[in-house]
Amino acid sequence: HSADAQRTDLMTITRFVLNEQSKHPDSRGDFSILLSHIVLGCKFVCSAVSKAGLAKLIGLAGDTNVQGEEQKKLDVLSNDVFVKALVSSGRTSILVSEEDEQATIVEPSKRGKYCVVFDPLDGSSNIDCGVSIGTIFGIYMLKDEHEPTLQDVLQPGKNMLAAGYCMYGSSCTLVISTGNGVNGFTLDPSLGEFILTHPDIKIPKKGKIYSVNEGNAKNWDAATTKYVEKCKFPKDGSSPKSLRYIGSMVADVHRTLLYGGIFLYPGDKKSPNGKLRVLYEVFPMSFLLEQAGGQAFTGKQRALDLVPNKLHERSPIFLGSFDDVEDIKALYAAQSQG
Ligand code: P6P
Repeated sequence: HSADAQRTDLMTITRFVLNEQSKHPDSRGDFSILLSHIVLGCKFVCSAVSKAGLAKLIGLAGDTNVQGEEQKKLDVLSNDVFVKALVSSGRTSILVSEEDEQATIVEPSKRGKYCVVFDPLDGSSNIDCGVSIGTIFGIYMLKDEHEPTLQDVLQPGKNMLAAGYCMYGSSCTLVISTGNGVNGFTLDPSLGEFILTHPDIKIPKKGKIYSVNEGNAKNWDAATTKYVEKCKFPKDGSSPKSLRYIGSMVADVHRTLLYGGIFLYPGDKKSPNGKLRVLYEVFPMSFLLEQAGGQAFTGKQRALDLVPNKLHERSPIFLGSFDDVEDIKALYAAQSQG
C-alpha cells in the first residue's frame, strides 16, 4: 500500500466486523449488530469520561449539577448506557453487569441469541486522578432457544464467542477478539469511528515486567511470594523484572498485552479468591491473552476452564506472556504437591 492509499483505505471496526462476518456465510449479521451496539456504548462512555472533569460528572451520586439535576456517577451512567444499548440491539437475552446484583433478563419481544457479561467502567475509583479506566465485556451464545436462565451465563470462559475491552485514556482504544486473534482500534474523534491501529496483536513470549499490588505481600501464599522474589532477585543471573502497577485492570492488562510480562491478582489469606470477578474481568482478559498467544491461570487451572457458580464470584488470576505464566504454574504445581 502506498502511504496515501493506507490513509484513505480506512479499516473501521464496522468494516472489520463485516469482513469477519463474511467468513460465516450462514450468518444473518446478528453478531455484527450486537458488536455495533457495544461500540456505540463505548463511544458514549469515552465522550462522558473525557468530559467528566469539566462537567463534574465525577461527583458522588446524589450531587446535583448546575441545573440541579440528580448527578449520576460515571459508572452508574455507563451501566445505564450499556444496558440500554444492548437491550435495544434486539440480539441479547440476558445481561450480567458488575453494577447490578441480579442479571437483566431482556423482555421477550427484544430477545436475541446472545448473553453479554460486562463491567461498564472498571477502575472507576481511579478516574478522579485521571488514570485510564475501561469497559470490559464478554459474549456467550444462549445454550438453546428457551427461557433465558442464569445457566446461560454460568458457562466456562472457553465458551465465550468474543471478548474485549475499551480503555479510556489519552486515547480511546478498543481491543477485541472474536476467536481469530486480537485486534486493536483507536477512536478517531473527528470521524467518530474506531480505526484499526493494532492489527493481529501477539504478546511477546516472555516479558521484563511484573504487575502486582505488592501492598498485599504480607498475605500472599508461598508460590506467589517465591515468584515475586524470583522477579526481583533472579537466581540465574538475568536482570530483575521491572514492576509496573497502575491499579486499573484494563490499563495493566493493555500494557501487558503490548509489552509482555505478567499481571497477577493472587488470592491471599484474607481473600482466598482474590479480588477480580470471573465473568466480566477474569474471563474476557484471559480470552484475549490466549488469543494473543499468552496464558491465563488461576493458581489451580487454566482460567478459561473455570466453571462459575455465582454471577459475581471472584478468582485469583495470573495472566500474560506464555513463558512467564509457565514459571508461576510450576511454582503452584510444586506447592500443591506439598
Ligand atoms: P487493588 C479497580 O478497582 C480494580 O477493580 C481493577 O481494575 C484493578 O486491577 C484492581 O481493582 C486493583 O485492586 O487491590 O490493587 O487496588
